[in-house]
Amino acid sequence: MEYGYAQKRTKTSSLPITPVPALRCSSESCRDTLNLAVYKTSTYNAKNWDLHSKWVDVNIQSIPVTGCFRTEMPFIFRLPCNARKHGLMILITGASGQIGVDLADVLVERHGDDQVLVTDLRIPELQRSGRSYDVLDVTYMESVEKIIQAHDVHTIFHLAGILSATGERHPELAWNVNVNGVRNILEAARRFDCKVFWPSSIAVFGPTTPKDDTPQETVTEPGTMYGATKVTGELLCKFHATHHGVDVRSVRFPGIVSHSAPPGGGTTDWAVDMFFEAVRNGRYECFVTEDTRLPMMYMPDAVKSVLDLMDAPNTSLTVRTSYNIAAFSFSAGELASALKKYVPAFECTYAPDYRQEIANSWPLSINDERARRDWQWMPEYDLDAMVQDMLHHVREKVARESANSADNQ
Ligand code: AKB
Repeated sequence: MEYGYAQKRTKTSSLPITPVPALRCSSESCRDTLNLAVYKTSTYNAKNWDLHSKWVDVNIQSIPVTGCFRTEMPFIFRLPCNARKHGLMILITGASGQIGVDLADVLVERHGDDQVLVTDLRIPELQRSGRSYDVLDVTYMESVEKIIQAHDVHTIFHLAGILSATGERHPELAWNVNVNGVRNILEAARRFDCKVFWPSSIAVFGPTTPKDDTPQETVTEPGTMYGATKVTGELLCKFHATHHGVDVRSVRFPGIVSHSAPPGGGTTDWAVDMFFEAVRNGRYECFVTEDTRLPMMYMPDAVKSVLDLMDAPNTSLTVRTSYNIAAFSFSAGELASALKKYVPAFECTYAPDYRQEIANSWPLSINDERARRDWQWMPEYDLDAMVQDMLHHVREKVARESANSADNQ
């Protein structure tokens, strides 16, 4: 199904509806009726439209329909022919976040700068120069729809979200961004026929979930608002996939270790902070206890999981909530020891705070057999390979920071 867009009009119910000469679809093969779905009102039918370009800006007064348009909203219509062959653009929401920055790099490498639109609420200082950037607040449906229409988007990587620690402090914000955000994206994906990736989390599990080798299908009774938003998001994905045929795909990410962009507001952030503090100061005070063990993954594997899942044939997917995926698990103490191997003077101390309780409610290890079976998921990094690669990049980044601050003095 193809789509076009008609720009915002003022109220037209009082305008006379003037019949105009029949408009003809430019596609020779198209014999279909144009189904005109009016946003938030009702559905009209019209025949034989003239399609000049991939966007069709229709003057509402020229539409030969019976009845009136009672809307001030932009309206959307579906073009039943191939006027718009393929959408061109990939949209990333939350693109300045931890996953977004790295995923954008890989997508740009694959598809080119002009086919990847990076969006975020924040100013784009974390994005590479030359990227197409726009501000997008995913909690506004109208903004989501406009950006998808305006850029002819066909695939959405919906990464905008609030993480667990911030979510506990600001539960309403977490609900609004995580639940209303994903709902808006899924609804827009339904209307504009977009494919979607959305990240869930091991936070869907809670104190009543089996902790070791946590199965794909098990108890999901999280103790956190963040977990509740992720369970809800998963169910929304399943609903849109099964009831509306939206091709939405999702994984339950463990903690992700990365160097490009800081995570910010998560319970697993200590695993990233420890690297930067070890390189900057040779010491780190960790906000969970030494024996706190969690499932983790290195960013290149996280990005690989997204791409592998999105590339998989639809027919091989058997999970329409979110796939368990795993790489390795480590405790804070084990990461400190692994770091000490390469930074011998590194000292780690432990001062658990409110995030300890969240960490305690999450699994120790994850069973990802379904992902391995359905789309051949396989991580590439083990703990030591990750530590070596992270240290290399963190050292480079810290050296650059020091050089910049010396220049500015
Ligand atoms: C967090 O700590 O909130 C995230 C997650 C595991 O979802 N990294």
